[in-house]
Amino acid sequence: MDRQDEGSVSGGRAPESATLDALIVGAGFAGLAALYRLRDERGHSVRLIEAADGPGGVWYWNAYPGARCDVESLQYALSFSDELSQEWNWTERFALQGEIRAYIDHVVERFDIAKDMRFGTRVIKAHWDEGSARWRVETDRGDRYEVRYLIMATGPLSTPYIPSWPGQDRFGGEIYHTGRWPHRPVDFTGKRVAVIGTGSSGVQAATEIGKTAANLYVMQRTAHHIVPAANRPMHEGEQEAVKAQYAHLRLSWLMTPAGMSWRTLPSDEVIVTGEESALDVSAEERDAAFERAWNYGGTAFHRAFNDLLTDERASALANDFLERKIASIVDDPETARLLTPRQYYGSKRLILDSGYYAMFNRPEVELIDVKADPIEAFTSRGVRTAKGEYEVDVIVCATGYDALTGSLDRIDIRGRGGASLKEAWSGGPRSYLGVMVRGFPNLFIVSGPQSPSALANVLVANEYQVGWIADLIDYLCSKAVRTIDVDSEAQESWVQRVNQLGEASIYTKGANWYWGANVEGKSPTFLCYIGFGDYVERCEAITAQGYPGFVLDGSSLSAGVEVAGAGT
Ligand code: N01
Repeated sequence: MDRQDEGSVSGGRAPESATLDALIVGAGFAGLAALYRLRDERGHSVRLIEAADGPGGVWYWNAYPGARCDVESLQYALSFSDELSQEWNWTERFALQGEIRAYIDHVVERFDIAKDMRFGTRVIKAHWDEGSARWRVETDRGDRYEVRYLIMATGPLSTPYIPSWPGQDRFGGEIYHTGRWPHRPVDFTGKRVAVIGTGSSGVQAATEIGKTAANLYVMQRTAHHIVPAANRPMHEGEQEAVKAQYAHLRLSWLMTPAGMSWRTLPSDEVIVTGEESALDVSAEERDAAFERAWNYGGTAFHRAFNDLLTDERASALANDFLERKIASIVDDPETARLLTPRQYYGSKRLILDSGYYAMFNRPEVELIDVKADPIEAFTSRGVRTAKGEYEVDVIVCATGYDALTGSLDRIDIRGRGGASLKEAWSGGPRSYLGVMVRGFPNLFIVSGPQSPSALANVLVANEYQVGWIADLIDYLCSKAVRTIDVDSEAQESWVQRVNQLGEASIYTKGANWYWGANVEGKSPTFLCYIGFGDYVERCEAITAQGYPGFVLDGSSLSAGVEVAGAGT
């Protein structure tokens, strides 16, 4: 495995010791927004620690060929500064990783964020000290911080997962994971390549790698649902129109189930309404609606009908449409059959295609069914399955992440009485609002387990949570509160609510990272809160009611906030 940038302890920085108001872990969008909100807006002393050698979080690490966001650029941008919103221009409907990194670099420079960041530094330990009511934090560079508030912005999909295939050290070629891509050119020209995994990362990477590789083996266990991205350059005047009403649009996204709108501007042409059932229209009308959504591209396909994600019969109709589409693009019937998803539509994250299906018509690209013939081991020459060996020069693991809990589990976090967070969560995570955990006072998690996180437009979700946490810290400061913890009843009812929503949803009908089913040995627990708009409504009500469900300096504030209209 190429280990470059795995949080290298490079450079000659001396360890530092500091007592601060807050420490932020992670320099992705959440960490940058947190630093701005706490330091620039509120004047707190803050340090931001980042394992990578640069800012960006997943957008730093996921530098694999073809990496592109599947949320529209104009909805995937920071909102904390109106000047920033007005001055930045995106070039495409869906931005490439390089453009997003350029945007992040611009943010870091514009707000002079780097001076309070420490790169190439990994937080290894955070222990709560009851006497001082502070977190004592240590890094792998020997830094020591004592902080009142610890903000974990470590990201929901940031710890790569590779199944425990034997022989990984024996392989004589290059191995990469899409989520730890090296920051140097990787040339696939004329090489034999295996891409393992066909989720969002694998599909994007394979499509690009297939353009130059001599042979590409795409190793698929499950066919995911894939629709066209229909990416394009920005239309003339498009950005200006959005910028003129950004504040209003952003408020409206806070009220949506996924933190975004399939139409960036309400005045955009109506392609899908999501108002009808797929079962209530004629076959011709249904096909026409699916076709419009297919051509429009992006996750708007979900909205072709109102029940694709909730009714098995509607889901089967979506599968049927996609099967015919795949058969019309892919020449070889057996390959087309294998590429056709069989599981419940939406039970794995929808993927956006920029030439993936068509690539299989080229003789040098081959789909390998590793469900029928599973990977057994890596060898010195390639990948071995029961039926034989695929000799390759490069293996690309697009095998996903230890989602939501992985990055937190890897830090020795100890709260009250020395209790370990990892042990407390061994049977699955427990939290209140996905933001705080009972017994771990003054520790806030952004896009943590049991918050909407990656089930929503994660940038909007991050920023909302960061703002909410910053307001809560204001409240604590204004009341001279030293410690905030979670009421046990509030936490239990939150856990129950998250689980009930998860169990009733399509997300638990497939083996995926939403409930930890993708990682061997991980406790299967639903990891995200379903319904971003509902989540925002609940958080706003909690603020308005003086933070019920929290324990301030040992005094419990009554739990069980009820939110009008915020049902399931
Ligand atoms: O990971 P995944 P990802 N043998 O977990 C396969 C976000 N994201 O990195 O489906 C063989 O989805 C596994 O097979 P199966 C986005 O939220 C966004 O692609 O479990 N194969 C699957 O095909 C996304 O959902 C963007 O049967 C094995 C693949 O590895 C999330 O990140 C881009 C295997 C893992 O797919 C994760 O996406 C990239 C085994 N033993 C990521 N084990 C955009 O914005 C696993 N697999 C576009």
